[in-house]
Amino acid sequence: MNKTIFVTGATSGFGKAIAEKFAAEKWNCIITGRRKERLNELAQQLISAYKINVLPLAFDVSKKEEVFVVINNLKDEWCNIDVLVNNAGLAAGRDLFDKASIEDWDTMIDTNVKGLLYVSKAVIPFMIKNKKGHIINIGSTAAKEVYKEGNVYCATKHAVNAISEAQRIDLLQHKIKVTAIHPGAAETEFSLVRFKGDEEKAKAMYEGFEPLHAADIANTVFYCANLPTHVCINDLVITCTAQANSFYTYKKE
Ligand code: NDP
Ligand code: 8X3
Repeated sequence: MNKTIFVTGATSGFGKAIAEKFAAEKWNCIITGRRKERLNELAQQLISAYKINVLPLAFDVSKKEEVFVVINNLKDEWCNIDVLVNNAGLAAGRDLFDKASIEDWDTMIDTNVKGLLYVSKAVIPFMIKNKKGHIINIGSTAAKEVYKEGNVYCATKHAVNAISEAQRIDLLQHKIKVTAIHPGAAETEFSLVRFKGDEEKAKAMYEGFEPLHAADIANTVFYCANLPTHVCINDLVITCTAQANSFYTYKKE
């Protein structure tokens, strides 16, 4: 029987690449995000390319009621979730603490922290019932080091790191694996979102080096999700070869 993955933030970047990778390996996919058209288009592509089942669910992870209504109403055939990837997230702005916008802070906390908590809380009962499951949380190098003008984004990713540790401890008794994957710079729509549509600023982030590709993260998630039952990668930091951590990236002039 095909396995099932539930991936949030599948309309773009890592989430889309994760859905494509797992679909190509014959997993059924629950794909989520706010942009319904993109989700439906991806669902059609995956179904026709790989002959698997795909369920597109358009909802905002930061809206508590929406999350629980959608997930609590999953039909039986979609409740056997083997892997949940909490990937939906964003940075909004890159500003000094005293200049940063409180609305941006709220958006990041509501999405990156509360959204991850809500989706986890809604999906975990299925895993407990099935006596198995794997939660993969997408953190960041920003979960490990705080950098200038990264204040609340870094705080939300530090929270993802802490929540992953907490889930791992508290869900041990249910045989649920918890993996945190912390990528460094990757060229997706991330910087375009962060800089609110400013393409020049977004592009400048990746000049002079080859950043990670979304497929690198998808392959890593797939590797972690396919280890033997008794093996779990708990915490994994992955950067492109040009990047050492949040502070040091070797860029060509
Ligand atoms: P993208 O902007 O390309 O993708 C972000 C995804 O998150 C989109 O599918 C978006 O869907 C979804 N999303 C954002 N807000 C919400 C929301 N409120 N409700 C539901 N879905 C939402 O960025 P990435 O693929 O790069 O980012 C994915 C994750 O990886 C994020 O958590 C990010 O912090 C993290 N990350 C990114 C790095 C990078 O350099 N790119 C490095 C390290 C970590 P939609 O807009 O349709 O809702
Ligand atoms: C995204 C990578 O360096 O912008 O999490 O924080 S960074």
